[in-house]
Amino acid sequence: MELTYLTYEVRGDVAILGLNRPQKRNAISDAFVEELAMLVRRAESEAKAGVIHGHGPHFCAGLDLAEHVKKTPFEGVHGSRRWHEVFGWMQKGKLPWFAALHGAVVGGGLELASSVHVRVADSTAFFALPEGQRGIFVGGGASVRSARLMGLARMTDMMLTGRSVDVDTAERWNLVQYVVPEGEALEKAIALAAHAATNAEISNYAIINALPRIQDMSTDDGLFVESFIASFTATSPEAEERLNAFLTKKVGKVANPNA
Ligand code: 1HE
Repeated sequence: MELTYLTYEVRGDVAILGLNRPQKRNAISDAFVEELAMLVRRAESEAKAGVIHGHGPHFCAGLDLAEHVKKTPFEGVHGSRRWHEVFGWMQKGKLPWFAALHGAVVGGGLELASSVHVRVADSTAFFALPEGQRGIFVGGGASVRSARLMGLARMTDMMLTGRSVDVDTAERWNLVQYVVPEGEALEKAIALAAHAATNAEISNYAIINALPRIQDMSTDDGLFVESFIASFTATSPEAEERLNAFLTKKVGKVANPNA
C-alpha cells in the first residue's frame, strides 16, 4: 500500500515509522492519524519493537492547524478522541516504542512523543506546548501523559507562558531519557529498540501495560497487582529458560557502568 504521510520499514525485529510531511513540519492531520493507526497495527504483526522519528528539520509541529481551524467543536472532540485511541495503542499495546527526536517537538508532537516508552533526543530538539497561545487546549493526551512525565507545575508553566525548553532542560524534566549529538537520535533509538526486542515478550508486555496502570493505582493496589504479574511472568517457559541460562553462566552478567 502506498504511504502518504509516513515511511515504514522493518529492520531486523524493529519497525521504523518516519513522520514524512516535512513541508508542513510533520503537522498531523486526520488522514495522517489514520495512516499512523494502520502502521502501528502493522508493526505489531511484523516486529518486536518500534521506533518513531521525523523526516525533515523537525520531529513534529503538532496538530495540523489549517485543518483544525475549519472543524466544528464536536468534530474537534472526535479528532482528539481518535488521537487518544491511536496513541494509546502505542502506549499500552503489544510493542515497546522508542522515539528519536530532533528539532521541534511541539504541541501534538510532544503528545505523540509522550505516548511512547523511551525518548531519545539530539541536541537540536526543543519542546513546547503552544496551545495556550493558539487559543486552544492540549487534545492528544498531554494533560495525562506529558504532565506525568514532567509534572504539573512545569507543564502549567509551559502552557501559560509559551516556554520552549532545550534538550538539556527536557532531560532534567524527565521528558527525554537519552541526549545524543546532532543527527544521532535515530540510530540510538533503533539500537535501544533492537535490544528491547530481545527481552521476553511477556516481560515487555507487562512493562508497558502494567507499569502505567500501577502508577494510577494506590500503593496497596499496585503492590497487590505487581505480585500477580511477577508470579505469572516467572512461570512462563521462557522465564525458566532465561533464569537457567543465567544460573548455568550461559549469559552475561549485568553490566557495571563504573567498570
Ligand atoms: C503548519 C504547522 C501546523 C508548521 N499546522 N501547518 N503547533 C504549533 O503551534 C507549532 C506551529 N509551527 C511552528 O511554530 C513552526 O512551524 C516550527 C517551529 C514547528 C517550525 O518552524 P520553521 O521555520 O521550520 O517552519 P515554518 O516556516 O513555520 O513552517 C513551514 C510550513 O509548515 C508553513 O506552511 P507554508 O505553506 O507557509 O510553507 C507552516 O504554516 C506549516 N506548518 N506547523 C499546519 N502545526 C490534538 S491537540 C494538539 C494541539 C496542538 O498540537 S497545538 C500546537 C500546534
